[in-house]
Amino acid sequence: DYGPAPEDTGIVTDWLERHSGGFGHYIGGAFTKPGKTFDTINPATGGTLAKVTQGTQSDVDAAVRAARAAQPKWAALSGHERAKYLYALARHVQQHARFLAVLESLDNGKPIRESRDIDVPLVVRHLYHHAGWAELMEDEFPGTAPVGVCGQVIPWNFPLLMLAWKIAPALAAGNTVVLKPAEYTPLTALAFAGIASECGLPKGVLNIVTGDGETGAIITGHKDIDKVAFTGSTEVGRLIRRQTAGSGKSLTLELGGKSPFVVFADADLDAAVEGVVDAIWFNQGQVCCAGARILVAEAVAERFETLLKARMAQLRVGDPLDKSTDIGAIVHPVQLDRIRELMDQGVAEGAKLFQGTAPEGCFYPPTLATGVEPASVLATEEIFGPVVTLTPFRTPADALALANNTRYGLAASIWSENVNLCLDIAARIKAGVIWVNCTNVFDAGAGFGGYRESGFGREGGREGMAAYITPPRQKAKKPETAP
Ligand code: TXE
Repeated sequence: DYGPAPEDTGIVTDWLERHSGGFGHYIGGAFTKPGKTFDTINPATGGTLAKVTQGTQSDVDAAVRAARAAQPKWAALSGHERAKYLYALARHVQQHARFLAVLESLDNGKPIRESRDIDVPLVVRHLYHHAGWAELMEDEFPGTAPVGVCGQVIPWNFPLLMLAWKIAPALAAGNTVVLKPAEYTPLTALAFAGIASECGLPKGVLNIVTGDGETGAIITGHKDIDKVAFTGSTEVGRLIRRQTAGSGKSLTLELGGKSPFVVFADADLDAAVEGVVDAIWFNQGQVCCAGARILVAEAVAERFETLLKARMAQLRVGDPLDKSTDIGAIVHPVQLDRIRELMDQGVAEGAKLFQGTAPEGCFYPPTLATGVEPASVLATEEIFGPVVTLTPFRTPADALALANNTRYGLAASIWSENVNLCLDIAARIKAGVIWVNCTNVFDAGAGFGGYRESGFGREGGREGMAAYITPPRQKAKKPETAP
């Protein structure tokens, strides 16, 4: 029984009440006084949770100065010393797991089952894993150096997990950080700043500045930042690429997706239906690698659709804090409008929708779209909601062509009992992550990232670490002398 106990919600309410005057930023190891604030809401109720400061140029300057001042000392610590801090952060997140899970569900709208069993445990795992990397840096990446000060801007779909993905490798390698959480979901980042303070993380190593895209652009364009890491929309990724071009900053971008979910005729259909639940109804479908396009072999398409519809009827949409909820609230009314608009366009283009039910408010029902033409909005645009399309295919070659018919290339999931077929297709789908008979499985040790409009660079594992160091210094070549 792992719903939030009343005392967990109580701890969160107390914490929010203590900060009813608003939150400032976390700069140089201390919280600043709140400045001009905006509200962050609980999307499930529409109520305001807290007031959060809109970061200005001078706030970002102060954060970058603090990060710059702290960086040489942080980098000069032995890897073992840095590891101790990362281990401490992991342990303290575990200690505050229930508080963080409730706070995340309130601010983001995701079901408590997910924040408790997936988000927070993965955060901890990421911190532990990268503590290990801190220990190994000198052996595994000899002759390299940290990049310096990192500006990191993250989205709202996995607020605390994206923070961990960004800061863990950066700190392990000896960088310092200025991070901005998304404006819809800033609270767990601020709670994490408190945890960093509790762990005695040296001042200035981690700085959190809150605000919207304007604050984000001040960070990504800041002249004294050495590396920019961004996760978010392809549109903003493009802006940041232009903004940083020619600046000498190193850049990694993790952007959108429209990942295929391929079901061959010999697949275990019950397992594949359960896979769809994980692929598109996890986190209300607000997942960059969500399996948003089901491609199913013609021979089993009808049976699969029937099974899927029966499963959809069982999904519960509603209160994120109810432990029996499968699908929580959409992160924000603006995002809900975006989903509705795309769905209206889809229907106008001839798609047929099969939908479950959802309560009034900022909720959207699980939705299956059929009759979707390959070039239509529903087949091509990232909807970032609990919506999946279903398209039958004839041959493996057709499946492959449909799977690759996208401007994105983040992930793919393949379902078949024929391992040769799976491996053959896996090698020919242009995507950063391929899952076979499973989906949305993440590991701190495995590189995650995309191709094409899904961005570039990898997060996690060795490739993820490589993004936070400068290449080994080349030995100067002896000048060639004339014979
Ligand atoms: O994302 P934004 P939005 C996709 C998804 C979604 C759509 C819109 O399709 O429907 O994007 O979401 C900061 N310079 N994804 O508008 O704007 C912003 O403050 C620097 C996919 O919320 O990209 C926030 O912290 N930063 C995605 C972060 O960027 C800027 C996750 C992401 O917000 C900025 C989220 C600027 N000019 C949305 N403008 C994924 N791949 O996981 C905004 N930001």
